[in-house]
Amino acid sequence: MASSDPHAKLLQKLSERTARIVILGMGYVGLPLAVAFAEAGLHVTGIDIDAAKLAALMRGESYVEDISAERVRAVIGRTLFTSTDFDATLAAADAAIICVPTPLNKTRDPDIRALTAASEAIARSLHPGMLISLESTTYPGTTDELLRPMFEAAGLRAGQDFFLVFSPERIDPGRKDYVVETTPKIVGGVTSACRDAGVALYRQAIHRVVPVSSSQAAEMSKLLENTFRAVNIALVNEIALMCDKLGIDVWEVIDAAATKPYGFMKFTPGPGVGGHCIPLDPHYLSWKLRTLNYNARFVQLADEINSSMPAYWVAKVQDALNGERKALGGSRVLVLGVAYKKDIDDVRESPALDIIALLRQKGALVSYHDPHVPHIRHDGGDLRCEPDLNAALDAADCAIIVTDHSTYDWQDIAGRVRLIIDTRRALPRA
Ligand code: SAJ
Repeated sequence: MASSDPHAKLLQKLSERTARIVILGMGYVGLPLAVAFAEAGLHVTGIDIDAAKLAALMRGESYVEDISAERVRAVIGRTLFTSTDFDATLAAADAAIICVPTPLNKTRDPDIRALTAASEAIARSLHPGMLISLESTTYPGTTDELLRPMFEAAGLRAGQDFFLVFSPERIDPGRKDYVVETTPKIVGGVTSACRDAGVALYRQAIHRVVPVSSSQAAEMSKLLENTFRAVNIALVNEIALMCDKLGIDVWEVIDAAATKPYGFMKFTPGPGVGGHCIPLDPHYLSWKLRTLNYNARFVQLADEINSSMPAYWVAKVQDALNGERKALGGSRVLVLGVAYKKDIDDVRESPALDIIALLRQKGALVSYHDPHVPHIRHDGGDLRCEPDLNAALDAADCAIIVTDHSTYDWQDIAGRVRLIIDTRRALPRA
């Protein structure tokens, strides 16, 4: 006998796998999640403002490195569907999962326009028994203070008529050892009934679901994860600056410390911090705390140190050229690797872009090579990847290793260019 109680009805649909799931935002977070639910046999509809993404999926193609075209073809049209009609799709949804970007704006404050637009679309079609899960990284309080009032404005009540949770995404593009199904999933609800509904949803596709007491706790846990990284990367970058002053090899020091079998976690210095998570997420935390008249000092200091690394390394290039009585202005400098970390093609927030801009500001003739990145756009305009690495090395007055892609032959590179600045300890030890 089907229950009239919205909570019981939703739980029943989830346990019978008849629930209809909608993923808002089919990017590097939404697509793997959609495929995981579809492979678990649930009916999933992916919606996105970029119709080209949806068309590619319908053709059986994948635009996300971690999801093969074969996996898309195995579910598309069977349990995975797409739609550009947000309202009709959401009106028929039992669960809506928001996976849209939450970047920073020019003043490095939260830019939640995409999140707000997705939430407004859901609010237009909100109906009894619907579960909404926010996965986009955001400041503590977003789910309960921003989304909940939007959804309750029409008179429905969270925890009784509809259900609202925060469940942070933990997708790490390119990682093979942990994928969406095998990475533990935190779920925090605005009420306990919401939490239970969220746990029932994610248990359909994810091996381990970890309930927490509130949506704020879930939001904060994600920010702790990534602030932890930003702060520890900044610490090791400052240790590198100290060792430079002291004339000590920081890499030897780190390798020695890393022999400690407990109580130490290895991070490595580098050209700065890039990517769509680590340089940005902590600013959602510090922004929220500023509204409460609290200064998140570690976040600010980590950003200061990490953001100062490009200038530090450009000064090293200048010093190396000085040693050859060459001015940086007019010298040919080759940047090796522009992606924000090794073996990927993503240049978002990459420190390489800052290094290139600083070198150009000082009059250097800058070129780059990156096997994963054919061209880059930045404030100085467009740059294309050097087509011939050896020719580019032979022509350079100085090279700087910014991203230590595994495909580079560092021994060969070291033999081809006299001056080389290594920000990643890519070169074999002399
Ligand atoms: N970096 C360093 N030194 C380090 C580690 C990283 O300079 O010791 C630099 C990287 O070169 C890069 C930036 O920091 O420019 C960020 O590196 P990351 O290893 O944190 O990689 P991300 O940005 O891809 O972070 C993602 C995050 N995953 C999610 O948010 C779901 C992060 O939480 C993961 O821990 C990280 O991947 C990972 O471990 O690969």
